Formats: sequence, C-alpha cells, structure tokens
Amino acid sequence: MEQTFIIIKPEAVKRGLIGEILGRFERKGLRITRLKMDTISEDVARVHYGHHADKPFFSGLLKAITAGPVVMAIIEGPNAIAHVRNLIGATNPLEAAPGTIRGDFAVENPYNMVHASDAPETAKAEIERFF
Ligand code: 3AN
Repeated sequence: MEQTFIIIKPEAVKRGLIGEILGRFERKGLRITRLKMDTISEDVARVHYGHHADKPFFSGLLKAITAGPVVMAIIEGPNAIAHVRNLIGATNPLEAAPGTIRGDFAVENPYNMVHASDAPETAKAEIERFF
C-alpha cells in the first residue's frame, strides 16, 4: 500500500476547508492514517521548499506556508501519490481543472490550498520531516 503526505495550507484552514479537503480524499477511497495540526516554522519551511530557493516567489511562499496553523496528514491507498495529485489539481490554480481542490477553491499562487508529495522519495522524506 502506497503512502503519501499532504499539507492543508494556512489559507485553506482560515477558510474552514479542512473537512471539505480531507473528505475528498476519504470519498475517493483513500485512508487517512496520521493527522495533526501544527504551525510550520520558517526554518522547516526553508527546507521543505528548498528546491524553490532561487525563485522570485520564494519569500512569498515562505510567508504563506508559515502564516498560521496547517493540517498535515499521511494518506494511504493503491497509487495514493498519483490519486492525491489528481484530486488536488495543477500547481497553478488557473490551470487546475474544476472539480479538483485547487480548481474549486484557489485563484492564484502561492495560495493553492494544498501541498502533496509528488514522488515516493519525496513522500518518504516529507513524512519523516513532519511526523
Ligand atoms: P506543487 O505544490 O504542485 O508540487 P511546486 O512544488 O512546483 O508545486 O510549488 C510549490 C509551491 O510553490 C506551490 N504549491 C505554490 O504554493 C508555490 N508556487 C509555485 N509556483 C509559483 C509561482 N509561479 N508563483 C508563486 N507561488 C508559486
């Protein structure tokens, strides 16, 4: 059974979308096996988004992900990584299809509501980082 990791970002928590977002993963047939609410420190955010350190939007991204409490979860199921990426939609909310989480609830980056691991190695590293 594959495991993946998600973060419901501060903007989604502020808008009261925790239940809506977790519900979409559950309704798909995936299982939530770990769950916690926490605030991400700037130091941890710098590591988590280290691959974007040279981008012009890096400081805005750090600010957005540390802006308030987040909900983090481990989600399990067959092909959980790909299923969760499909459910959240494209990175740019403008390109995310209606029916996906980003397509339904987000209008522009960096406020795209959810982070989800994109490969087995990142899922493993992110689960170790946050749980
Ligand atoms: P994903 O979250 O879909 O894996 P990444 O890893 O390319 O996409 O981007 C990480 C985060 O950086 C996104 N979730 C989004 O919040 C932010 N981001 C990506 N591209 C931009 C951009 N062009 N401008 C502002 N923020 C961005």
